Amino acid sequence: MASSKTKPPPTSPDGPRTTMGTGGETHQQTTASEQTLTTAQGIPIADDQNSLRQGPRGPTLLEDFILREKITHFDHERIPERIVHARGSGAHGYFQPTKSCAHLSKAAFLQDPDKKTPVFVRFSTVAGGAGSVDLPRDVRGFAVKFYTEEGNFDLVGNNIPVFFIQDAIKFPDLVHSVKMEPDRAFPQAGSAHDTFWDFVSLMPETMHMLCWAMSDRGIPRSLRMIEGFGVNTYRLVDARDKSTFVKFHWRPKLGASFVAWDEAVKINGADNDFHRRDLWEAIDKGDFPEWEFSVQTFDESVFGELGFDILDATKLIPEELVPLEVLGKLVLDRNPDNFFAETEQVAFCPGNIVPGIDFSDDPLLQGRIFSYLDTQLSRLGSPNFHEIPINRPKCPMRSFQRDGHMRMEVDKGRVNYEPNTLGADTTPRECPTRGFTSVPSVSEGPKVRARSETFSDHYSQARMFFRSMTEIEQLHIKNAFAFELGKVETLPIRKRMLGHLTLIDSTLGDGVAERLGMEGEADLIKPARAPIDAPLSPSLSLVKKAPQTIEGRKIGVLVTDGTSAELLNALKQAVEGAGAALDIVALKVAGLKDDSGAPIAVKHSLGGAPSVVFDAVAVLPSATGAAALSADHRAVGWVADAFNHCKAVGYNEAAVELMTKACVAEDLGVGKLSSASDATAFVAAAKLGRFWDRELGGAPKV
Ligand code: HDD
Repeated sequence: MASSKTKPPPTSPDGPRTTMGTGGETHQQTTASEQTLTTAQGIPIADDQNSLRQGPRGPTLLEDFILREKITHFDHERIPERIVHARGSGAHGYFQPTKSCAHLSKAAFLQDPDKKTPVFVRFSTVAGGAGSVDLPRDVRGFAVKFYTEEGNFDLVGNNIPVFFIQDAIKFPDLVHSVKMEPDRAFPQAGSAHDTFWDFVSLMPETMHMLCWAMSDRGIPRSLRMIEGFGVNTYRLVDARDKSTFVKFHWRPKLGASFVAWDEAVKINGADNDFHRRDLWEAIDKGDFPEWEFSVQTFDESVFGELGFDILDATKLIPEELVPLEVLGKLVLDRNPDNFFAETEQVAFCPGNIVPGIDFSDDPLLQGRIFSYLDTQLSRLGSPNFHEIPINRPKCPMRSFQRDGHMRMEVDKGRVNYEPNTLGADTTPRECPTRGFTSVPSVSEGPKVRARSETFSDHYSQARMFFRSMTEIEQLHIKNAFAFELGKVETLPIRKRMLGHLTLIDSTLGDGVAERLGMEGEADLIKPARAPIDAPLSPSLSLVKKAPQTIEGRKIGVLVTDGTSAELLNALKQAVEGAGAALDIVALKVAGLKDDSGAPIAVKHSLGGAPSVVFDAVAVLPSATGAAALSADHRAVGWVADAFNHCKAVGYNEAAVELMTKACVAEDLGVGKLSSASDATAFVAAAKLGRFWDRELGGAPKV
């Protein structure tokens, strides 16, 4: 294939040269030394198109070191993908405290509001492989590496504040059950299959997180619009070595948003890189995603009020009980230069903590501290993975660790041990005042394999979560359980799950049973501890705290030849003025003119941009163009989907027939866009977000 690069041709005193390959293709060449292609050993390459042969039609020669080096490197280009969280998207940015946090922690990066600490963040799905889609129903990983001046702190969390299991020893079972089934290798990225539901239906501790995973949190609109949680309980340690238990939270500035399930399914078909592209494009155009960093701090006495154990990662601490304290912000302002070098090779380890932060005895966290380091050794192949630029601390590293595969550092001198006298004053020494010390917590008891009785209530918080949701969120949860269990072929598993759901809340159990056509078939489950009706936590509902904004969102406008320039421009101004982007969609990408005769900058053809990739839509055809749209089933589907996915829909007079064909009913989210002055009203409607009431039988009328 011709080496057609988008880069400008190489320059040299003689100017660029091109030669013809034997197939007639052209190859760009250079005479400039700084642009000369070389081998990995730096040997200049004269011909990168042909391997060395004995005559033009003869056998390839073993001595072709250029060919062998190139192919050998290529053959080893991949490393094992992560066993979970394989599909990820990363970005660089910074963390900045909003105030001094000295009252809680002595961590250097938490002291000075003027100080920015560099970070690398990797978002991920959990179950799918590296090439899977972005919008399966799944948990999202939210892993942050802080390059602090006292070493790297990795906060490896999720977009859900609780976890499926309580003890790390069950993690391999959980992951085996959710990943593709080992004999058939499907499904590639989803939990809707027998092995997952078999496992979780036998593990009541999973019930709380299952409700979260089946909620709208499992299908986020954008990685820029997810909340993040450290999940496990950690400790903050102040300068006097006083420690406080802590839960970490990230809150997106754009608000937390999600899509409809039918929309998620279609987005995966339309653009399986939907989230990755969205993150990349936002950062690329300077629209930097931002999160608030908050903590809930508490001591062990909160345990009495909660009725469960703060070391149990299947439980959350309601905000209503322990409010969030904002400590800082996270801004992502730079895309990676190289996906493999950075996003793929980044190695997070919950064991990476810095002075001022410490672990709790949460048995899940304790297992994680071991697991991640071990997995990096296997993925990256060497104990020197900390030398890879993305993993390398940005503060000085001085240790006596030496050698090993791919050691980059050239360690000097004869002293590689401690204590020593030969190193005199130059070798590193431990420092009791600055160095990391563990909180001297006391624990005692017999050596047992047992779980504390305080971990045994598996249903109360699941109930609290479900009942704290709005009607539409509860509907989505029921639909999601019914969808997933509908894919389960083994009847006893479904019945077992219905039993658990009924225990959580009878309307949940009944609703799912009814959707499956399995009324009255739920197993009777005897809980280890009977659930209680804990106070509700309204702050858990995404709908209740939905942001009224279109900032960072995308509006799709369907146009035709002869679309009103005035209206289109007014809409563009109103949309962009509200911080959103406007993408123009038409039957064809080229050749369109507006009613003033000026060309329209169409971004997508209709087939290439179904309405699922937009947050709200407008349809502004000319009178003649409208007839073509009405006759096109894709245009009808475009509008029908937008309406059924509960989005704001604006349309002009010419589009009335199309609206009728798409069964668009008038409500607060549907409005006429007849003149430029209507653009503001359309944007105001779009700011209300989704009109979910349509799913409940109709949104409020105009
Ligand atoms: Fe884990 C990756 C989050 C429990 C073992 N985990 C991984 C990533 C995230 C989480 C976000 C991807 C990091 C990246 O982007 O590279 N994991 C969690 C959370 C958990 C949790 C929030 C519960 C609080 N994980 C957990 C347990 C174990 C693991 C209990 C094992 C005992 N996790 C791993 C792993 C991974 C991983 C196998 C795969 C790739 C990697 O670590 O680097 O070691």
